[in-house]
Amino acid sequence: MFSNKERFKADFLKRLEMLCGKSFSESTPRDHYQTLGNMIREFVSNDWIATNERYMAVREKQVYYLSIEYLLGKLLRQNLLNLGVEETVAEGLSDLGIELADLEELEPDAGLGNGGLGRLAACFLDSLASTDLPGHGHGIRYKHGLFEQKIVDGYQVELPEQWLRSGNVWEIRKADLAVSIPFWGKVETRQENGRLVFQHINTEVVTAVPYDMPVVGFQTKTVNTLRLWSSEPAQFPVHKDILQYKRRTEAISEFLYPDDTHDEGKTLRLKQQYFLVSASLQSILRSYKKQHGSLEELNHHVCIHINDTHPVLAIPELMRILMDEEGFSWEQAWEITTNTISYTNHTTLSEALEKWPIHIFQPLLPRIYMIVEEINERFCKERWEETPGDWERIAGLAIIADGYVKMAHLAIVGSFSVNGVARLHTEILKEREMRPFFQLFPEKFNNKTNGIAHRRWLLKANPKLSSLLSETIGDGWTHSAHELMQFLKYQDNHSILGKLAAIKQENKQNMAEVIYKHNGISVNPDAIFDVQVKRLHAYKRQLLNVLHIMHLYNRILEDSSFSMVPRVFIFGAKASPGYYYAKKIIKLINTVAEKVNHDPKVGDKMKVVFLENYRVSLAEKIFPAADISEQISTASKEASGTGNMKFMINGALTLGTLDGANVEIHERVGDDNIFIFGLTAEEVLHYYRHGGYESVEYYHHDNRIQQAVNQLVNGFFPGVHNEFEPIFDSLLEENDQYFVLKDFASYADTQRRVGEAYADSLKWQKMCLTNIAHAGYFSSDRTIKEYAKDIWGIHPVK
Ligand code: T68
Repeated sequence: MFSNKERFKADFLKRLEMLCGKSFSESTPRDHYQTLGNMIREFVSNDWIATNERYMAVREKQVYYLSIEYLLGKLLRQNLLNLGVEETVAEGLSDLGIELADLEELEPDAGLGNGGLGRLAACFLDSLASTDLPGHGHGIRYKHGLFEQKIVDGYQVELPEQWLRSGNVWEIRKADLAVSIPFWGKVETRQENGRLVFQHINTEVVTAVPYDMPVVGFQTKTVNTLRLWSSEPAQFPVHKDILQYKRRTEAISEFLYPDDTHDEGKTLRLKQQYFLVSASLQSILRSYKKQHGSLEELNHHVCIHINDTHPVLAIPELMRILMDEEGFSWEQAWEITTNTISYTNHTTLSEALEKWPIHIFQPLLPRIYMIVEEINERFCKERWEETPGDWERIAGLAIIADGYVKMAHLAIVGSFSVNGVARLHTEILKEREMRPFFQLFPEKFNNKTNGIAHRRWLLKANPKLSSLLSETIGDGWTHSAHELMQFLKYQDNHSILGKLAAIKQENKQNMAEVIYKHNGISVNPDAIFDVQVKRLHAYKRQLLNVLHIMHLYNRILEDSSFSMVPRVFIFGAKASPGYYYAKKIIKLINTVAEKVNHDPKVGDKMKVVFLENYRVSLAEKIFPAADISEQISTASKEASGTGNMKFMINGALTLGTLDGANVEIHERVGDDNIFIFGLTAEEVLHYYRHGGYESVEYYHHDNRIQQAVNQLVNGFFPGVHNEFEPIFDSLLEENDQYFVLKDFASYADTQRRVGEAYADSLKWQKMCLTNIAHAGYFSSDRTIKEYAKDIWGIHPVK
């Protein structure tokens, strides 16, 4: 089908007629997209089937990754690239007068995630398949992914996302593999042959239907599976109000929750979580039993990984199946369960640690609640035996306390591995946030520093840089990212440094066109492209960036001789719809942009751009065009960050705090190739514990701060009255919880150094080169190999 251009064209035309029922001359670009997608899926299906057969035959251990989010982005070009047929297809289409890039534009982003956590899951799938590891994903097939963001009058407006409007060419519905999920009802307990039997009755049953998507490895024969579950009514429902029932069931997989911190204790969210877990476990165990029979040795053949606590009900659900359906004793079931489940923590923010009120949990999942209660009782009893009478310690460790089920506690107690996502983050978990658990189970805790799918974020997103790399160091880096280190050999090669600069310039030019098209702002591609793209959060401190921009603007206004290296400040960020403060920051960025961009006194010195609807496909255009990567979270708050790695591999320099994975980036590139500023995590944590920070002092003693902060509320922005009072108050009245004012001077000073460094072009390019060369470590291939070896115990199957 893809063996050569002519064969491809012939097949494409034949397929088009069959699939769309029209001739080529009548066909539309969407028909072309559909046809190509179908061809790829069919092409992949042989390897897909063969991969599954191989897994059945070799009886090697397999991992199932359970995640409530997968932020996949577009799949067309990625699949072509991984199959090694991109060129054939592009040329064949071009002969037919079709641009591959135009078809790509038609593909919607699969945006089934909020941010880092969901994107990490997508990168992991890529790396599992590309390293021939037997690992599959399970998730929810949300009808609507993360909302589409519009900016209207500077404010964020949310529109429902519609990725399935024209169908999804990559999925296969497997109605025959549907399973039933029970909710509500009650549990009847009775004695049968001397043992207790639990029966969950009067339930409302929902059907979970799997849709499978192939996960194609890069130049391998491995095709793993991402199984996404969709909720539907049961086939023969007995309900008073069928319509109501239908709506209730379909609601479960209707929307992705758009909140990337705390879930507001909504029944629907808990339903989603149990829906995912129960459907996945039924499916995993069904194929396990077909292959191995009894579940006694489950943990020798299967590992179930939970991505944060959202799928933590896998623990009581596996207990339930083992005991109620398979007849194991509690002790046997606990042994199997706790050796099968592993858990990743992605945050230490206390407001993000999931806890569910008992009054919501118990009625919805009565049998699961009983099991969680027993896990808690047994766990607390053991603790009591260690330290009789120490109520305080036990209350702090308990899984159920103060009317809540604490999901992270359940995850730690019921799993064999707990990992953080960057070294600093794991240390903070062990020494602070989860210290009592670390003392109890030191062997469970380990670090797995995050990584990115370097093929998507470099090979696909930045073809020009990729070519330069392959021309100089060969293309081994596409498989083995650590080979990027060889690029260091060219650090003093002026010709290569010149090429690096030219590629960045071209990418910036392309970005400038995108900016002009979307924002109507023309930006100077010779300026420093200074980029902060990520979810909007107080702790990520977009505010620090904006206050500094306001300060620069003030300098320009006050001193006509003030000179600076021209800058384009680029932002992209979605705010959770209910996150009032975050939305104010978006309005502030747009307000500053409006004023600065239209002030003739500013001219070319700087521009401020807020890019609407930041998402994976837009990110792929932004990273290759960035000079500066803003990673400026309050130290200790960002678990890892992964955008930092995407910038680095595209030759942008990090301007950041010693937080998350920035620490490890710094360690690799050294002081001279990164711009570090601000408080350390230790200092921040010291202030939180012992006090001693008074933000008003910084306001009173630093004129730059005072001026910018006053401008939030003194009418400086035309038409803005008390709009930014909440921001003003957060900085002063509320004593600036995220140390924005405290870090301002250090940030401004470091920004000045950035400008100076940029002026020395050769030196700058050398810094970029050094960053690219060291970025190989942050490939998710490395991360996934560590998970495979240290946690899951799985091996490549070829
Ligand atoms: C992110 N977490 C971390 N959470 O913030 C980031 N939360 O530092 C890290 O790099 C990344 O995970 C990958 O490890 C998230 O993205 C969520 O999106 C989320 C979603 C639902 C509920 C809670």
